[in-house]
Amino acid sequence: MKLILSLTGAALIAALIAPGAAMAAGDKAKICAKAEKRYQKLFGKPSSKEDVVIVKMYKYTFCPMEVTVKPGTVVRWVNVDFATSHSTWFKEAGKEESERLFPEEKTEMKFDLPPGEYPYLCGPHWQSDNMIGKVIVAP
Ligand SMILES: [Cu+2]
Repeated sequence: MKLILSLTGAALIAALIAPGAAMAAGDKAKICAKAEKRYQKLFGKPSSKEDVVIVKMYKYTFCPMEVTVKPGTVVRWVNVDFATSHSTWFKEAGKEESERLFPEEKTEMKFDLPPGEYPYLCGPHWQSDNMIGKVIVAP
């Protein structure tokens, strides 16, 4: 009994000192690996084989979180989650939030924009789960 208690104590301390706000990069990488598997299962090919740039939405994460594209590139966001809806919202650029995308739904945006960084959010999850992403337009 004493052993069990001290183990619980150790786990508690580990939980307390673990960074709470930001998810570890390793966890994000695992989530994105699963998101890609899920994409392939749903759409029958790797997301890299599409003729547009794909960003998957999965487990409160944009995968990849950051993409660099040339001007005029089309980026397509695809929800590969099981039940959660997500959105894209280029709030800083003064754009309106996209429709809520349910699993297997998608939205696209053509980046006919000057070179620069375009951060965006998921409307329902940016505050609670830090679900954010960035498109960098580079010449
Ligand atoms: Cu979301």
